[in-house]
Amino acid sequence: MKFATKAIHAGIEPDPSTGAIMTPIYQTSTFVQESPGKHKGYEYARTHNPTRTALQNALAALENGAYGLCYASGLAATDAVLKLFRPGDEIIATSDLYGGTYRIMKRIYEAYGLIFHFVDMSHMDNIAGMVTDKTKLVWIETPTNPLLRIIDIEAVTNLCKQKGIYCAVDNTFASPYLQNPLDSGADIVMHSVTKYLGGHSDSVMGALITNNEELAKQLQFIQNATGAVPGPQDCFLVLRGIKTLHVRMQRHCENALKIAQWLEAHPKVSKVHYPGLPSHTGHALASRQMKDFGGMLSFELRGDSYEEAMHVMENLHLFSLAESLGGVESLCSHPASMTHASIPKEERMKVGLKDTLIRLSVGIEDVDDLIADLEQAIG
Ligand code: P1T
Repeated sequence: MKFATKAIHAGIEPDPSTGAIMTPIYQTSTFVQESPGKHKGYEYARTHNPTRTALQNALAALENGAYGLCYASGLAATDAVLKLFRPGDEIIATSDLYGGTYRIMKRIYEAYGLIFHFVDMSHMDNIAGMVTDKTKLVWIETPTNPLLRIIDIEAVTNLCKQKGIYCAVDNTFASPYLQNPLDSGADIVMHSVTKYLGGHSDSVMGALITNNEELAKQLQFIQNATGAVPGPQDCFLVLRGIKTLHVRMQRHCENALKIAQWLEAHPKVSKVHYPGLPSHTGHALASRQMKDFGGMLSFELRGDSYEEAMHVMENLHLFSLAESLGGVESLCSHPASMTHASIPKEERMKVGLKDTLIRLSVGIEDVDDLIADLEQAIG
């Protein structure tokens, strides 16, 4: 089945009790049993809920995976992956990554004995050089947040397979429409469903997808045992959101490319980070690895002045100044003080995340209006 058909149909059956074409919101905490242990597959809503089951199956189908699991947020999904490991285990992660991912690794799990190494994954040698007999996981984010760097998923998964290490890919920025890391050999795909999958800035959720039965069993156990599950209303909203994922993504990509090209030609802009631009160091790899280049970009102003960057962000009107991304409406954000404030400044500087960087989540409005908004704000 092709992607657009899967986005609308995969994992979803008419409701068995009524025939409702849309999966109902099963707003219930428990399910009545005929006799102890004799039930219709549902006992208690932390363990299973039919609305969540439909969404988990749909997400698994979109990522070409056999097992899907949903969590109360993207970070709750990441948390579940980290719970697979034990004190002394080592994890290698992308150095440019979402600030909250860095925070859960360094500020929560380091205290429980996990050891993290953050490396620039644009060079395979950097990863290979970090691998020890304690390394258990390589965590990739690609495109990275907020510098839109591209990591070669297949090269990393090949290395992981040679060394017997799991590879997890945070696929939030790309969405399953643009790339499917399981097809390139990843063991786990993670999503902040809050973003493109939900698509309408109205719910917070995370997901994990895998083809590995053993990993799926462990993750299902963790999901039930620790309980960070989304409610059925949010599952319903995301089920509705993903039906238009392919159409939204096409417009996000189209608009973002036009804006990136416009910004690159602007005399006041010194650098545009967008993998769709031939000037981007990851352009050739992104062209191979992704179906298109996504709706996220970041840029720097020529003067590199903090005040000037603030002025632009304060004066944008159609681009609302807010954290998050992937909704139909355009957003702008200041990573250094917002989404990546939890990363110490010296670490941010090491990866090239400047205090003057402006990030855009390009929505699906008319691109002429978006460019006019940028024009009046940049001047
Ligand atoms: O916010 P939550 O659903 O918990 O997802 C966390 C997360 C994980 N991975 C990536 C790549 C992310 O971008 C995020 C959340 N990011 C933002 C809120 C942001 O504005 O970048």
